[in-house]
Formats: sequence, structure tokens, C-alpha cells
Amino acid sequence: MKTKAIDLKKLAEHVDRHQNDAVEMEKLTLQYPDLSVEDAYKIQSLWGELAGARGDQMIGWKMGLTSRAKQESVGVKEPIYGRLTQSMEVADRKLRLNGLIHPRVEPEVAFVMKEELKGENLTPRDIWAATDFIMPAVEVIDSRYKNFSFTLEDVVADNASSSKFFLGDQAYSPYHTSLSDMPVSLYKNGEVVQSGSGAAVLGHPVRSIMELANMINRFGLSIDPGMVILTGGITEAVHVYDEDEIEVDFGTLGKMKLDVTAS
Ligand code: 0L1
Ligand code: MG
Repeated sequence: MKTKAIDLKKLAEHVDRHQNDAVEMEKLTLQYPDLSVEDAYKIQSLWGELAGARGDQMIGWKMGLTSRAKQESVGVKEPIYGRLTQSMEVADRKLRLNGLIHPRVEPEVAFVMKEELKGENLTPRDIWAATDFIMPAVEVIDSRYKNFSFTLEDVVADNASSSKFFLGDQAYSPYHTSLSDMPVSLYKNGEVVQSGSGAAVLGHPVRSIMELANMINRFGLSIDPGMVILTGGITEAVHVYDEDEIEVDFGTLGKMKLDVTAS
């Protein structure tokens, strides 16, 4: 079927249903092989409108597939972005599995902005000047695709596998530490299962925000004041199951602990 014939709104509703019902779906590109990356971002945007219409407002952006290792693990060659909404932010330290399909967790650094960022030619200085504070974060990703099998277009249309996120209790000055040098270890049930450093995120997490501004500018969009940005996984994502205990040591940004529960 040709792209022109694709009803992007219907596909956004289809993705939304699978996200809400926590039911796996087939790749959209199986049925629509002509789906373009631009179509996929439009589906994501229409999904954002559906969420907004039920009162789940957008509060930020996430960057995904920001490390070569992650890109290679899913066979995609570029970073992607997704939309974060109010209902995704979890304030307590319980990762509840109900409503999720096959969740994985990954440590990230979040930036919270105080000024608008818009445009293709931003510099690290622009990003730092617009940043209010930074926080350690854990993202929960939960691809809705069967067997985690998807193309770039599919994963973009599924809002970059966004599901939930946790922010640390402590905010830090943007100048607190060198984020690219920051070592991070992810523990599951007391064992280190992943480790990395901030440099895994496009060389430095600040570059992830430059890339985000660049990518959304193609659609005339900007990063707004007050928004939270998840800059990308510092390590590979790790599967979680009922009763797992997850701890992330962010070095000088402190530690975060999560208890995984069935409901
Ligand atoms: O946050 C991310 O890096 C998005 C990952 C999307 C692909 C996946 O679900 O593994
Ligand atoms: Mg992520």
C-alpha cells in the first residue's frame, strides 16, 4: 500500500490501544512497508494529541538509541525521540508491572529546562544556558512490538518505547560534575548487571539535547521551559520481573533504588 493511502490517525489510535491495554502488536511496517520515518513521527505526534485529549499532557521529551551499542542491538542506525507525558512520571519508588508488557530499565541523566530551545545550530553553551537543573533518572522502556522486532519507523511510531520514568530525589546544578566522565552502575538484586559512563550518550548527554532540538525543529517544534528531557540510556536496558530490586549508582549524582512489584 502506498504511503498516501495510510491513515496516520488510525495508526496512532491502534498504537494507543496497544499501549493502554498492554497487548503486543505486529510491526506496523508489515502492513505498511512504505511508512516513512516522517509518517512515524506524525503518528507519534497524533498519539500525543490523543493523550492530551484525555488529560495526559506532554511534559517533556526523551531521546533513545543514543549509543552505538543500543543502536546495534536493535538494528537501527540513528537516535530517535519520543514524547513524555504526565502519567509516565512515577513519584514513589515502586515499578508496578501491571499495564506493562516486557519492561526494561535503563539509567539516564535528565535535564530540566528553564528557557526555550529551538533550532538546528545550537551549541553546548546554548544548552547549558537554558538548563535549570539536572537529575539522575531511570527510564522504563516497554516496546509494544512482538519479540522486540521493529524497524526505525515502527519504534518511532510506538513513541520510542516510552513507558514510565523515575527521577531522583535530588536535583543538581548543571555544573555539578562532568557528565561524560560520570561512572554509572546498575544493580539487580545486589549484583552489578550493567555499567557505563555518561560518554555513552552521544559522547556527552548535552549532545543528545542538541540532537533533539535539531530533530524536532524539522517539525517546527521546540523544547519548552519547564520540560524534562531524558537524554538516553547510559547502559544497556535490563529486563525486570516481580520482586526484583533495582539500584543505580550514579557516582556523584547519588543512588536510586526501585522495588519491582506485580501491582
Ligand atoms: O530509550 C530508548 O533508548 C529507546 C529504545 C527503543 C528501542 C527498544 O525498545 O529497545
Ligand atoms: Mg531511554
